[in-house]
Amino acid sequence: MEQTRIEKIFNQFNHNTSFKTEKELISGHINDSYVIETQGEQSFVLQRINHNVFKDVPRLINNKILVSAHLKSKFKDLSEAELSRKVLSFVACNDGAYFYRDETGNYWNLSVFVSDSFTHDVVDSETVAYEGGKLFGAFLNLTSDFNPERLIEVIPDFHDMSFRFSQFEAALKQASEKRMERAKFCIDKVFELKEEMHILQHLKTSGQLKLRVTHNDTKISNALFDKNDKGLCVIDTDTVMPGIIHYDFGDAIRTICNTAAEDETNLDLVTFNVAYYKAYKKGFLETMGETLSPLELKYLPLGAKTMTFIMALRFLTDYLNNDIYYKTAYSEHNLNRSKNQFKLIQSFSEQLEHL
Ligand code: GN1
Ligand code: MG
Repeated sequence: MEQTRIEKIFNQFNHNTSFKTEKELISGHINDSYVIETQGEQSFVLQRINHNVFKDVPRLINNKILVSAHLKSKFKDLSEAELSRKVLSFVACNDGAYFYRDETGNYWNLSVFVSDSFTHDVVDSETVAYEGGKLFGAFLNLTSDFNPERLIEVIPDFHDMSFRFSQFEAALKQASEKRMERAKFCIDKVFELKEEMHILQHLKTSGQLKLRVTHNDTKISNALFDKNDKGLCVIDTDTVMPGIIHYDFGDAIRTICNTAAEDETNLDLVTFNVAYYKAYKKGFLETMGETLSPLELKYLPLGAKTMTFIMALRFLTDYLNNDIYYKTAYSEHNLNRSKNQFKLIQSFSEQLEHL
C-alpha cells in the first residue's frame, strides 16, 4: 500500500518500529497533532508546529528538549519506561535533530504517547481538579531551579496585557462593521475591566512578583491522567518561558472551573465551580505552597480572572481580525469563545467571596 503523507514524515524519525495507523487529535487551536499506532506496543504523537505562530521552531523544540531533560534529571531512580509516563519524551530524526522539516517548509516533532492516559476537556470531579493542581504545581516546583536564560521567549509578551490590548485596539481599527456590531457586548466588557486587568502586569513589571519558569498553557487538557484520575504528565511544553505564577494558576482555573467547554454556546451552562477552585488550589499548594510569597498567594484569585480575561480578549481580537490566528470551525467560533469566557468571569465575580 502507498504510504500516507503522515507515515512518510513519521519514518523520518528514529523510532525503531513500523507505522500502523494515524488519527488526528482535534483539541489544539494552533498545531496539528496525530496519534500514530505502530506494529509494536509503543504509540507516538506526531506534531506539526505552526510556524506562522511560532517564529523560531528549531529553538522552540530545543526549549522543549531542555525542559524534559531537566524534569527527567529530578527522577533519577525511575527507569526510562517509568520516566516516559511522567515527562514528555521526544524522538530524534534519523539525522539526530529533534525536528524534521518537510519539503513544504513545515516543521514536525515526535514524542512518545503515554499509554493508557486520558485528558479532560471539561472537569467532572474534584479529584481531577485536585490532581491537576498537584501536577501543574509540581511542574513549577521542578522547574524552579531551571535557568530561564537557557530558554528562548517563544512568543514575546505572550501574556502581557498591554501587548494584548494593543493588538485588540489595532483590530478594532480595521474590523468590519458587522463584526464590530456582533461583538459589541464583548468590546464593552473589555473596556470596563481594562484597569483591573493590568494590576498583575504592573506588579510583575515593578518586580513585586517573582519571575519563574512557567508553562503558560495550563489548560486542563494539557494534563494527562491515568484511568483512576491520578495525574501523570504535563504535556504541550511549547510555551514554557519566564512568567509569573498567576499565569499557570489562572489558566488552569479558567478551564477546570468552567462547567462547560471553552466554546459552549449555551451560556446558561457556563458557570464557575467554586468547589473545583478549592480542590485545584489545595493540590497546587501541596506541591508549590512553601515557595509562594504572601503577595503571590494574595493574588491567586485575580490570576484566575486575569487569565480568563486575556483569553476572552484574544479570541475577540481574532474575531475582529476575521479569524487569522486560532483554528475555527465556523464564522462565529471565536466570538462564541469570547462570550463564553466573559460569562465565566461574571460567574466567578459573583462567587468571589466564597473562594
Ligand atoms: C492555544 O493550541 P493550544 O490549544 O495549545 C493558545 C493558548 C490558549 C489556548 C486556548 C500558542 O493553545 O494560549 O490558551 O489556545 N496557544 C497559543 O484554548 O496561542
Ligand atoms: Mg499550547
